[in-house]
Amino acid sequence: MATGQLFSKTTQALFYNYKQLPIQRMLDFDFLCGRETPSVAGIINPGSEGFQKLFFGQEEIAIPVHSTVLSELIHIDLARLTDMENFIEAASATHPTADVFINFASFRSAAASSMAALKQPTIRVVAIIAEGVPEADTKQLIAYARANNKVVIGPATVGGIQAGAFKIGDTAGTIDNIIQSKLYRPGSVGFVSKSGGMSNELYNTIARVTDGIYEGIAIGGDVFPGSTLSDHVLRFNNIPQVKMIVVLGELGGQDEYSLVEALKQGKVNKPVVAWVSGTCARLFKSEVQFGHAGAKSGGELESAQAKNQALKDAGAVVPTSYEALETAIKETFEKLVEAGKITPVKEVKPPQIPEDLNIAIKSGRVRAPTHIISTISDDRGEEPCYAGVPMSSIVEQGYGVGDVISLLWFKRSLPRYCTKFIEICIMLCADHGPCVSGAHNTIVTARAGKDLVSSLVSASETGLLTIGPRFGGAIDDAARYFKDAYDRGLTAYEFVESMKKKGIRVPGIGHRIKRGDNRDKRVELLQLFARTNFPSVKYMEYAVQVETYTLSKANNLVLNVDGAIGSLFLDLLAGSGMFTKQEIDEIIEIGYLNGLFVLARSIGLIGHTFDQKRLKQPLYRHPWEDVLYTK
Ligand code: Q5B
Repeated sequence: MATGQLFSKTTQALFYNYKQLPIQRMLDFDFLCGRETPSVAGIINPGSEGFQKLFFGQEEIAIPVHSTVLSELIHIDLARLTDMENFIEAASATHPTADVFINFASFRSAAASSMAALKQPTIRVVAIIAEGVPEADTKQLIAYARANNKVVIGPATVGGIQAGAFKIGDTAGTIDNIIQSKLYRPGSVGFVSKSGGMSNELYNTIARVTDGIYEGIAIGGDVFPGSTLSDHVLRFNNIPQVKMIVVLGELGGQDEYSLVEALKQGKVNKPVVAWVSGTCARLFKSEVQFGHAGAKSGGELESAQAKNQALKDAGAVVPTSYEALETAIKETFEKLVEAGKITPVKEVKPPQIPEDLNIAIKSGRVRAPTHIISTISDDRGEEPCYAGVPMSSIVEQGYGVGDVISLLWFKRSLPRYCTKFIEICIMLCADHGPCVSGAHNTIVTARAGKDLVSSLVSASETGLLTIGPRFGGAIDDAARYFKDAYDRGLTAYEFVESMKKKGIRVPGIGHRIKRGDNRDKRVELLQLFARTNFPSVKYMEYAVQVETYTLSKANNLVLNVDGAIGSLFLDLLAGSGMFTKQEIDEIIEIGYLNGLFVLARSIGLIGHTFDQKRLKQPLYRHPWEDVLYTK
């Protein structure tokens, strides 16, 4: 293990497996410490690459994300390790200044990725957060690290921190705890513990009774930690800024005895305050396993009592209980101050970390204007709602597509005859054969090898985008003109002739193939339904009068499907009693009704796309014979 400082104010890390919160906490800590460079140089994330936006103080920064192999290497399988190594090597080469590897991989791939990282010449320290790493793998990592003078912290660790300089992941918890524990500036105490949770607690305790932490490490609770309590104590002993050392061990294992040996051999010349937790294990009749894999009451030698006694005998300051640890730390610190060995650091005020907007909004401390208003649906609750009606009611009460349209378009539950009418419109307009403009264009596009959405819409003049004033998109205009003419009391003759004078074709009138003697069946079906179910069909009757007049001019000037739907929807709106006059005017003005044709015809156009693809039709080319070539 290296002999001195692990980190500094310029230390940078590669972070393995993207975890937004711990990375952001590292960057917030950087800001508190007044670091000039972010402590995370790059992120290695299985399966994705690019950049990740994060905050560095008030600024947003983009941290490079490097991809790695997706497969999870359960053990350090040397044959398959090469792939992982190649990815980590590439990331390390891009960030040669990053010498710490913070590994947030799951226990399944933590060992393999850690080994790959240890093999990089630029990586000095590897912190392994995962619990449950196979012990055989950890032993390989330890052997490799020792042979190559590298440091492993963990597995099963929260990490470590050098106050005012560098922090690993979630070490020391929230920013509030970091500020209260004064970790934004260095103190004089080196601290090492097995437990990460307890290290957060001790950072706070130490800050209360001393001038604070210089460096803190949680070695992790596994039976075989990558680095041991004594490794770090010996290292702290070589760091001039560390004036005293606090150790928090726990029952189970023999790690504390190597510290006992080091103390006995006089290898540690700074005061050590130590406590081994788990003294309560003796209260249990059988063997007890605490939260950590290594925290198991085994033989007498591994008991907290025996280890505390051994540490005391070796010269450490060992209190009588965990509760007395704070006083022991305080007294040791004060003695050093009295002896002039510590000049307590001057307090500095850390900068304020800007609060995240979403947290501030949630707490009610700030308000921010929204950018979108929505009144028709809401998916924030337990289940999505359409106009206030929960999904479960829509399913349980047997709502149909017409009801859903009535909720999402008209924001109300219309009577069943209305929603049935909407459904009939959708069904009748779903398709009208391959020769109509929209379907033809969809077929040509599909045959050019384009995908479904492109075939459905794609460039102008194709599929859905063909729907317009002449093809399918005349429903709104039909409703507008019929309503205006009827409401103003114009006769059919006056209406048609006034339109002619203006040079406007009557929307809803005329068809390419339907004639007076070959009516559009769809129109007849809609009229039949409305006559049977609607309280009033005055607008439709008016449209029929218009048709009678236009048919007297030309046999193709029938009331077409757009005209039938337009006039009948006026009857639905006026006759259902569900809309005010203003609401009807607004619906007509905005133009809701072409939506029915767009929605319906999408069904057919999708069908035509599938049909062409199923039939494996080649690229369409229009025949020369069908073109009039002229000058
Ligand atoms: N003339 C639909 O025209 C069509 C007139 C008119 C006064 C009129 C035409 C029109 C209004 C728009 C409309 C919806 C272009 C149609 C649909 C869905 C579809 C389609 C499908 C499906 C047909 C011949 C003479 C000219 C014109 C005059 C024509 N319409 N006068 N008012 N409305 N209608 N669109 O056959 O004196 O010779 O110059 O624009 O409602 O799209 O199945 O195919 O489900 O997919 O091409 O049903 O009516 O007739 O243009 O040669 O005109 O009649 O001014 O007079 P045509 P043109 P003149 S439903």
